[in-house]
Amino acid sequence: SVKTERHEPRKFPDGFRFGTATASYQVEGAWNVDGKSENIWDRLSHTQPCVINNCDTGDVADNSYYNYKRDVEMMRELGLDFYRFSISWSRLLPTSFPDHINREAVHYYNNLIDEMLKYNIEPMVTLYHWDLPQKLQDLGGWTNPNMVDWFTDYCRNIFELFGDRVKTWFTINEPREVCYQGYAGMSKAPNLNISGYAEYHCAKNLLVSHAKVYHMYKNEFNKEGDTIGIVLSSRWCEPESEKHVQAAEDIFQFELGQYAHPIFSNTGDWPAVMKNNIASKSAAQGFYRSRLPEFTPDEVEMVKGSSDFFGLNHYTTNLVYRNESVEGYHASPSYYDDANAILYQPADWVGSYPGTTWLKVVPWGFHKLLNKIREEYNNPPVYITENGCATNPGIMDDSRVSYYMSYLAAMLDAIEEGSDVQLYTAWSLMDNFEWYFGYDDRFGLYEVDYSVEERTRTPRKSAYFYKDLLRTRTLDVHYEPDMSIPMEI
Ligand code: PNW
Repeated sequence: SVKTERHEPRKFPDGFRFGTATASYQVEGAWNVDGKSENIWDRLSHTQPCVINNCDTGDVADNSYYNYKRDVEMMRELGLDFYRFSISWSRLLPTSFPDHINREAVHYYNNLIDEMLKYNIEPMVTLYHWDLPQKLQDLGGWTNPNMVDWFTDYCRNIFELFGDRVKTWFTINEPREVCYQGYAGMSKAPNLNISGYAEYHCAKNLLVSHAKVYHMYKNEFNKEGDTIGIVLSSRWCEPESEKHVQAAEDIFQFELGQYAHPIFSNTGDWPAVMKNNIASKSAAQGFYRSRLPEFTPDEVEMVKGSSDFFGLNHYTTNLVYRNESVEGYHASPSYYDDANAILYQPADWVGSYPGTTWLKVVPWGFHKLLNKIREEYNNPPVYITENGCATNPGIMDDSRVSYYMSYLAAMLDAIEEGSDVQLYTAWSLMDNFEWYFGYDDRFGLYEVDYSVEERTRTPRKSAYFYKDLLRTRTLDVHYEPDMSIPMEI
């Protein structure tokens, strides 16, 4: 098992960078302002409002479209090296296509970027964090192979408009959540519920879109010191016992490997277990071909190596077991039936706050995941692009402080064993629209008051902790902030 209990102050490596992240739909608001058109989250939250807790929407969210100066002020209070935010496609290109560039949107993102640069905070841009224009969804969304061209055109506009000042780019945030939760499942827009099929076509088109944009950037826009890559999410999958080691490996390949293997392995293409399982199950189910679409040899080559770093979002850990004896536990065909394994979290694992449904605090899982990435994908440079936990509203978020301490300690353990982790991003700068959980789950270092129009932001205990961590570049697990001193720049 893996150690995380170290009590002496621990220094981060020289040059290690810290930031926070948000995403456009989760913070911007101004959903129908200045020419922005409808995206899939506008459509979902307006037409099926109560699939979201309290029937919440992102119509106003944190109103960051108007509050960007306060947002940058908070970044300065914390002493961030960088801030990762995303661009709203339907705001920038209201028709979805480059025939009309929305000048108001350009103005907003220019203001945000320039305000950050004024204070030496590096803007890092996510090109797609889940808010697809509704029009493109009507055309099939990510299951339509034309998305490759449409996404490339959209990104070309962004590179032309902001590429003179932005050096770090993330193409797509968490393809697995986009395809699995949105297309196979019903826990993210567009809520399609077509498992065993839609998620694989979505995955292929996303990977090819990502790679096209990567190569376009490298060939036409790259400046010295720039990096561009993808952001993948992964929970750690721990076998329930020795007997289930292979089941945990299979789940790893289906969840993270589905996206990481085509990009970061030596051979490229889907993981072998995906090709084998889906082909044999498809045949047995009466399909004429595998439900997993193939990459052409050219596509395999184009996707392979198409990321300058391994962007990783990590939150929690699950246990895994193989259960082949219970017929129909997973509907067939479906993704988890194809993977042939079952995931769960033991009831006695501690949640990040009472009542949390998925986010159990398991720092050793982070350590094991980083080790696995180092071994499986030739020790790539890793950017931790999200990590954090939820609490209920309130300023005294001791459980968040201890979550950050324990996960940062686990990350330092992996670094000491050779992992090339170069930066760390706390999710999130402030509370925001937490997808199906609405405004119930609070992930912010700053609390946002949703009862007032100004959406006032107030630093939590964890903000004091993060500020001191960044000032000292040292993890001290005995740190206690003095919150009687106001947050200052
Ligand atoms: C992230 N998991 O997704 C998203 O990128 C954020 O937009 C979101 O607000 C944040 O999580 C908090 O929920 C996740 O595998 C992806 O456990 C994967 C996992 C968790 C969250």
